[in-house]
Amino acid sequence: MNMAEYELHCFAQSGNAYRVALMLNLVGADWRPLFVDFFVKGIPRTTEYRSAINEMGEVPVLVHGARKLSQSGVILTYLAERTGKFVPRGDEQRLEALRWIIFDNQKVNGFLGPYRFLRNFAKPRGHPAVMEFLKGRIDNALGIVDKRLSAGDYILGSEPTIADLSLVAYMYYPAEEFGFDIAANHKHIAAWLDRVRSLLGWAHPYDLMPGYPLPQ
Ligand SMILES: N[C@@H](CCC(=O)N[C@@H](CS)C(=O)NCC(=O)O)C(=O)O
Repeated sequence: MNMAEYELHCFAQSGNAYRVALMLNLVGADWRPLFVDFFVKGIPRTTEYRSAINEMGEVPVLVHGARKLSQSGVILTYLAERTGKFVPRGDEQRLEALRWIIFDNQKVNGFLGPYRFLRNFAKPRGHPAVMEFLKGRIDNALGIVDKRLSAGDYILGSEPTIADLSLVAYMYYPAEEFGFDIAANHKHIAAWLDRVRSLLGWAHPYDLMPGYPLPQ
């Protein structure tokens, strides 16, 4: 079997991994997903995974030749530099992209991810007080992103960059999984999600990465 140029340790429910899978698809990379069984076997928590794949015990991990990269923001930066696509142009934009990627990791998808996890997958489900806290933080962060997008088609202006590919991480998953509809409540985010969806090579996370649906 021919090796793909890029291999991505991932699973379908991971929005953090989706950022990278989406970028690989959008740049037309030769890549294949490597399924990480997070839900049944808890693979990222194993000593083997932590010693051989990622000491942080997370997906995504991108394998490219001898390189193994983790943290989606680092991987997006690496792919942008290598392919020349979705690159923030100039010093100012480079720093601006990093600013939004960090804000995203901590406060936008950094809260959306755990909220969805606690609502759908965790046993027991999230405590109501925790869910209420997270929902408040999510509403605040989504409001900030929506306002930003009222000023331009994409996060950094007229062109899509890695900042957009980071920020869409969880936003194409079904509204039922959140119990609220991000697009219906934020019109600028809704238009931006449509714009990103129309880029050549876009695919839904459940079609791009293995592991959906979960075994009963
Ligand atoms: N900031 C990281 C977040 C990665 C992350 O939290 N991945 C989750 C899956 S969505 C994970 O592997 N969690 C395993 C764990 O924390 O035990 C990134 O952007 O790559």
